[in-house]
Amino acid sequence: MLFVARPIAPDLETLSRYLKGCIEQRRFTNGGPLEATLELRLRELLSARHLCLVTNGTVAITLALTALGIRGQVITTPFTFSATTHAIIHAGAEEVFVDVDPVTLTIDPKLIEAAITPETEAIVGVHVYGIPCAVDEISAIAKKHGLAVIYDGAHAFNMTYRGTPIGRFGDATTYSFHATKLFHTAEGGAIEANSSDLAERLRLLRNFGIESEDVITACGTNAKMSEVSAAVGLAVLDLLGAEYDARAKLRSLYSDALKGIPDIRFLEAKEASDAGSYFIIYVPVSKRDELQNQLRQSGILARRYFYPLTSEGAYLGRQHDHRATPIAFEASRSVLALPYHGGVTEQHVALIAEIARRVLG
Ligand code: T4K
Repeated sequence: MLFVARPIAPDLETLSRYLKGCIEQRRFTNGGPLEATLELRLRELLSARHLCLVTNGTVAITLALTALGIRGQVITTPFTFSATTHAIIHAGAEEVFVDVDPVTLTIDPKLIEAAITPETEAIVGVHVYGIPCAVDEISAIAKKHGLAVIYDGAHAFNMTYRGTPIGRFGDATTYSFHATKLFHTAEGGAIEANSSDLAERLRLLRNFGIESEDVITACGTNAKMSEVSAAVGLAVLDLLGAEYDARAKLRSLYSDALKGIPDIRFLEAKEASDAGSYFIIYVPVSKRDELQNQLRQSGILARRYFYPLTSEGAYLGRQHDHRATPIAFEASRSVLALPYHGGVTEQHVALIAEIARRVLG
């Protein structure tokens, strides 16, 4: 089976070295040395002003919203992994969906203002597949209406947009370090904050709101990254460059092999560095599931990221009409994430192209 993702496997000796220290010191969590080292190394890598490591990318979004005091309406995209929407709801806020731009599949800034009400407090955009949101337009709208902006950067780790690190936009950007991500800590995540006040609040909230041994000043949670996850992250960091290069090569192999097949559209970031997170094709609604099935029969597990729309969840407790977001609805029935990692060979790419040509051609 060729999976859509294959995590970087840390070198066992390197990982053991980190874990040995952990075991010898009997230090496993609560702000240990490995977490501090990883936080510092990632802050340098991302050129981040402030970075706060947490347990996963979902909690990162909820914590960012909570730290910003958001409990009203949040304008967001339904074309994302369920985590984005769930995190908004877990923060006690109300999700308000607007459609996505047909080219970037990120939240359409032209539709945001019409969705603003007196209850609106924030915008949560998603740099989906490492395609940057329209950050300038979003920032202008947010400034005009006094809204907070959080970007879900689960797919946008270490990328730049027009030469600027992606985390510099908005009040905060959240990351996922799940095993399926380019950089991972098995489970983990982070929040990049653009103000020291927000960073301080995030640190407080990720550790139960404990300010000092006998002073608790906020209703925080437990979102701390463990030393074991940090050890995985530190060991994975050494191998990041090689995996990134393999994916860049794979991107061009895919582009060449699939070029010219009728009805395939590639989704790619413009004016941005390649995040190395996903390779996505956009095909006609009538052919997408057939293509996925044919690939599966040959042992290739392409995934429908993201189907269904998060707004389609009947469990949300609020009715959302998907006809109000037709571009996102069509996208959820048209996209296919192809296997994208260092384990994909030229032979795999040739087979995938042959199947795509058969189904689409
Ligand atoms: N925002 C966005 C936009 C996101 O995409 C995500 C997560 C989040 C927020 C939330 O971040 P976290 O809270 O997860 O940190 C996966 C991931 O679990 C999820 O992290 C990710 N997005 C989402 C797009 O994909 P599944 O249910 O599709 O994963 P799964 O288990 O089917 O894995 C995919 C393939 O990867 C498998 O077929 C095999 C391979 N795999 C997976 C794991 C876990 C491995 O080879 N080894 C592994 O350890 O959700």
